[in-house]
Amino acid sequence: MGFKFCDSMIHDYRTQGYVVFRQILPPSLIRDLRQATMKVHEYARAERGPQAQRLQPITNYEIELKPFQDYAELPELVDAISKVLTPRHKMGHFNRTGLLLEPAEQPWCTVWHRDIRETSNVPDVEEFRRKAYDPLWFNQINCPLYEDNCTWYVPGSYLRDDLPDELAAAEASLPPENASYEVRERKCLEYAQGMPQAVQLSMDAGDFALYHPNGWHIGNYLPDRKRVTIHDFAPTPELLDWYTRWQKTRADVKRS
Ligand SMILES: O=C(O)CCC(=O)C(=O)O
Ligand SMILES: [Fe+2]
Repeated sequence: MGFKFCDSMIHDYRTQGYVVFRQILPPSLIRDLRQATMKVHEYARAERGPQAQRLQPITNYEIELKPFQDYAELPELVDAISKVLTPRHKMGHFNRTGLLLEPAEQPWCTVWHRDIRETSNVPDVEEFRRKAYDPLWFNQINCPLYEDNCTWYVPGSYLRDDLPDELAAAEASLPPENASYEVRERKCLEYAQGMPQAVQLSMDAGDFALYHPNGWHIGNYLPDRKRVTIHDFAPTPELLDWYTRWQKTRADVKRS
């Protein structure tokens, strides 16, 4: 059965902070995107070593952009995004689009985090406080081209401040780098599971997760699980401007 938009998805996104559009990409587009990204692990590992798990932006590499253009303009996707967000939220900013990849050698996970906090050198803290809980301001996208169980998310957490148990779970210890593959695999999983109320976004090829990047989330990666997941967003012109201002503030802080 193909994807069908449901009005409850608007409610899910606003309350939980994420929604998954299941099988929204047609097989032909998945094939084109897989073909365009055949060499991306090679590019990432040449640049950042065997544990690289991201390539960004796609415009910096020899990657055919036509399938990405087709993805950004896919009518079902444009329609679903315009209903959950607004018609002014648009994909297609490929100079910011990335690809999330599996590392080559060792299981690895990020720490539990919210992407942007007041302390992240945001351009204007008062403005950030006003926007942070607005479901229509920040957004992020994970669109897997292969089955992807890496991302975990805490539903509803973007709408509120941290809870003490969440901070404790985020600060729990991660396995040492030199532990065996299986110990790292088990400990990273236990670390991910240690976050109260966390759900694993079990996704199949051609699913599309739209989520609020300031809700608690994590990526947990296994080398034996192939991953090429489009990492994207659908900004309004105002959000694009915000990111430009944020980039400038961070550059200024770095220089000073
Ligand atoms: O790999 C993922 O799905 C999440 C990655 C992530 O949260 C990050 O890099 O900030
Ligand atoms: Fe993140």
